[in-house]
Order: sequence, then structure tokens, then C-alpha cells
Amino acid sequence: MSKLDHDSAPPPPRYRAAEFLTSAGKLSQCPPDDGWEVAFAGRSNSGKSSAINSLTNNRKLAKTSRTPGRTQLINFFRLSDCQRLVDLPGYGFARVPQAVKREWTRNLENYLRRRQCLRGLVLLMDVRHPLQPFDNQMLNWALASEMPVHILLTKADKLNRGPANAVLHQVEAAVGPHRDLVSVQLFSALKQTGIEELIAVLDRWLTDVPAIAGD
Ligand SMILES: Nc1nc2c(ncn2[C@@H]2O[C@H](COP(=O)(O)OP(=O)(O)OP(=O)(O)O)[C@@H](O)[C@H]2O)c(=O)[nH]1
Ligand SMILES: [Mg+2]
Repeated sequence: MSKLDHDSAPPPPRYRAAEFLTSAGKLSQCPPDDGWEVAFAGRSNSGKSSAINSLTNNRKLAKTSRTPGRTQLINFFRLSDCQRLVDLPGYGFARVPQAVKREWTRNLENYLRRRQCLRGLVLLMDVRHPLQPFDNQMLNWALASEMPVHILLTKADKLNRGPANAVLHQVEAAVGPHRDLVSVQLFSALKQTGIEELIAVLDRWLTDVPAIAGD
């Protein structure tokens, strides 16, 4: 896509119109690198597929599973001709063979490094186990490449309000120095809470027209 195509923003995305587009095992299998894309990343079992299903109000869209490591491919969901959601393979599941793990990591890194249309990363963490080593690795990568990150503290229904808010404040404090790039919220796919807050962030990213040097 030429720079001129970015001059006007697309309309607000219609999440409920989301459709499965394609799965990619590697970068070369991804859809054309144009328009606006937001990716959901996080440890295996953190609730990525469930969050996408809540957001799109479609329980069958992204496959969810009690068995970690269910989503092994990069899955693309189309919102419009120029806007997509991406369900990234979960990370950090011990029972997957080392060679397979290395391959996932390579594909994930390639996607994150090279995908020009990526406008932001939703980073999901189980509210009971926030900021694990992989989460910090993803955060550091995003900060280094100035990629905006929105942290979803998932499965908030597993904690009472007080303890859940305590985790929220703890994570907010940890990312505080990077407030310009990183935001945090509580989320529950089970109770359908936090969806409006998530949509507000995604609407912004999926319609953002980057300033073009020289304009
Ligand atoms: N209680 C509760 N369980 C949830 C919530 N979100 C997801 N789960 C459960 O957590 C498990 C994993 O959810 P998935 O959405 O498949 O997780 P994922 O991050 O896509 O996992 P991978 O595809 O393996 O990377 C499933 O059993 C879900 O039902 C939530 O908000 N509350
Ligand atoms: Mg999944």
C-alpha cells in the first residue's frame, strides 16, 4: 500500500462482522501487509482466543481450549478490507517439543519485527500470574520498537474485586515509566467485563493515520 492510501482513516471497525480470513505458519503465508492490524499475544492459555471471541461476540470464531498450545498458527480475522485482528500462537507451554517451540518463536519474532501494518499489540496475562518472563520480553521488544501495547489482565473473574484491583495497580506501577506506549486493564471473557475499554483502544489503533514525514 502506498503512503497516499493512509491519508484518510477507515471507519470504526465492526467487530461483530469479524470473519476468519486465513492461518499462516510463517510470514510468507500472511495476508498482504497493508492496512491496519492489531495482534493478540500472550502465554499459552492466557485467554487470547477467548478475548477475540468476546470482542466479536462470536464464540466459534477463534478456537479456545483447555489444552494449552491450541493456537499454533497465526490466525487472521477480517474486520473490513483494510482492518484485521490477529490471534498469535501462545508462548511458554512446556509440553511442546523444543524444535516446535523454536519454530513458533521464530515465526512470532518474524511477524512482530517485520509486519508493517501492525498498529498495536494486545498483551494478555492471567491476572493471577502477571508479568512473567515472556511477558516482560514482549514488553521490552515492543518498547524498543515503539509499538503501543495494551495489557489485558485476563480471567479477572477468578479474583475478588479488591485483589484484582491490587494487581491492576501493581502492573500499572510497573509500566508507569512507559505510560505513553503502554496501558493496562482488567478483563473477563467469562463475565464479559472490560470489553468497552478494550474496544476504545482498538478503535483508536485500527483507524490511526500515522503522520507522514514531510506533511
Ligand atoms: N474463568 C475464565 N476462564 C477463561 C477466561 N478466558 C479464557 N478462559 C479459559 O482459559 C482457557 C484458555 O483460553 P484460550 O482463549 O483458549 O487461551 P489462549 O491464550 O488462546 O491459548 P493458546 O491458544 O493455547 O495460546 C480456556 O479453558 C478458557 O475457557 C476468563 O475470562 N475467565
Ligand atoms: Mg488460542
